Amino acid sequence: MKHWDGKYEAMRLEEMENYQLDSLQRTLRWAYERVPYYKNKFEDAGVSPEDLVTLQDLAKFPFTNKADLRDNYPFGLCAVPMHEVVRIHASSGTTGKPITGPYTREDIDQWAECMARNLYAAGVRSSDICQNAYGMGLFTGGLGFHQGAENIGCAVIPASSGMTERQVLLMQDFGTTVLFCTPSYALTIAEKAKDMGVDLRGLPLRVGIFGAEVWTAEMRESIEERLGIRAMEAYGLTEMGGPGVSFDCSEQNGLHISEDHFIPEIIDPITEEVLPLGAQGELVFTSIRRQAMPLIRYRTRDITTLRREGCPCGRTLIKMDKVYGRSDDMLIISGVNIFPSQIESLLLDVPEVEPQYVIILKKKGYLDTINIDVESRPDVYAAGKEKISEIEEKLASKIKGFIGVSAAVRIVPPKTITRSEGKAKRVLDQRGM
Ligand code: DLL
Repeated sequence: MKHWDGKYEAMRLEEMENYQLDSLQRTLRWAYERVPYYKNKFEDAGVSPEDLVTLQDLAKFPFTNKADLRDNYPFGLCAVPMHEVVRIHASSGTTGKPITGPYTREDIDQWAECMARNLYAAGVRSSDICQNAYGMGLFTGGLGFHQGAENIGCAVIPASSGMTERQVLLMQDFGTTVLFCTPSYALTIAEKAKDMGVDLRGLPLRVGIFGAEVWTAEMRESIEERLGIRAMEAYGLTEMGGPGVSFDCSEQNGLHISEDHFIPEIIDPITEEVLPLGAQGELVFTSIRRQAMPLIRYRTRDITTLRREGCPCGRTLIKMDKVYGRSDDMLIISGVNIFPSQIESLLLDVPEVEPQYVIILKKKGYLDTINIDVESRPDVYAAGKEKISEIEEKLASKIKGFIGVSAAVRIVPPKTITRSEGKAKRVLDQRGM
């Protein structure tokens, strides 16, 4: 079997578009008839579900954004009565109320199928032993991966995140072959294993499936090297049901979107205009299969590019690039727009430092300044002050050269930056302090 779902994953474009059109029309009617918010919103915009005749007509419909979800918290956008809801997830969010994610039984089944596609594309098979170190709970990562792996028939270890020493012991004792967690937690596990004198590269572990936070290609390489595995990717968000929205294949060149479930668009985040394939902008999704909380043109705030191209893996599903950053995380320093991922790429390119860093924003008078703390390798740190200053200067000039801003880079002692067990917090904004 080449793909988990031979029908949809390798559908001809024309067939896929017909399928999408039909499902989209159904979803628009479903939302309009069942959710007063959508009825009002469509009416305000002067559109009704009948106005969607071609897929391009989607552009006539209004966007949904995070504020709409917050204003309708917790279940204002729910399109089914509570007795049809079988589960509710939520994302913590950094500020304010969480985003809720209700599911019908069918939503859960569809989600598990999308996750099975994701895992299968990463090379997971029924003989695998999967250690699931995503947080198990309200967060969609834990149960999403769990169900996907069970659908394939794997042996799943619902380890959840944290208790890192135990993660290493489980890997040794149970013979884990596949790890699920955030990229930053994979680093934490690798470091703990090293401290325990365990060589992960010598264990049966062979694949990891990482997501839930922005991570660069350089970070992927670093993880592959430290754990002795292939690092594959999962992308998704609570608003679309969780992980399983897009995933990479053995090519590791862009993430295939399950576009029979989620129609993607890229827009200019300022003008809201739809951009052509290949242009970078904000990713927008319309879910076309979800029942409990379908979202129309949901603005994810994630910045990426869409590409439609033949893939040697045989999947015809449209691809998105690795997420470059979130529009909320974009830093504007001395008029220059910077994404933390640009800084990560540069730092990880320098062999003397560890992939552990934090970007601290401060205010000096009216000016915003950027400070970067990065850990050096223990041997480098032991080499003394002169060596440390040399690396600090090298990094600062690299950042100035490639990004165009002056950053104060500080090499900090090994193991002084807080380790992540889930989504890493890599930007500290102290400008208001
Ligand atoms: O993070 C769902 C998930 C769980 C995805 C496990 C992958 C693996 P939320 O907590 O709602 O849901 O956060 C969604 O996380 O809008 C992106 O900004 C970011 N994100 C998720 N996956 C990736 C990824 C889950 N592969 C938000 N690369 C999204 C970059 C990602 N960012």
